[in-house]
Amino acid sequence: MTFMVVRKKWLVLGIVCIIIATGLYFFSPSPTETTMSNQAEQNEFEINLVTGEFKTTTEDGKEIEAYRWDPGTIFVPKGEKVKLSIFGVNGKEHPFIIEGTDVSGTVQKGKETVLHLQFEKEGVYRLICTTHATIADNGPMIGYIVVQ
Ligand SMILES: [Cu+2]
Repeated sequence: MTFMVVRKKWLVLGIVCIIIATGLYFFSPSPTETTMSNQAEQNEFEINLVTGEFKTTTEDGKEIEAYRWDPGTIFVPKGEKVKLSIFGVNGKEHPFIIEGTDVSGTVQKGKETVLHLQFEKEGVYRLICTTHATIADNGPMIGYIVVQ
């Protein structure tokens, strides 16, 4: 009689353990997935730019202005994944290219433009707003991406 009670206890305990283990397996977040998505974000070097504007009036009353990328020079590690975020503050719209690459896009006021880049070659790449590329066009709106 005592022997049966002991066996029954072990059987109940075993079933409880199996239920708990099954619950943990199905309801816990997968550790592999979490680690991988965290790594992807960590490996991407993030750089933030905004569009800005310099504006003044000359002594003879002439208004002059220049649109800018801010910061105007950024440093990017060669071969690494880079997330470039550009937020449009000044200026309605800035269509741009990155010289020497096939990267292009547009930054609009109040909106964030996100680029995922990876430069394999060292050098200085110019981020050029095609609307404001020169002084005569209210620029030069040119940023320098230094890959090293
Ligand atoms: Cu522009």
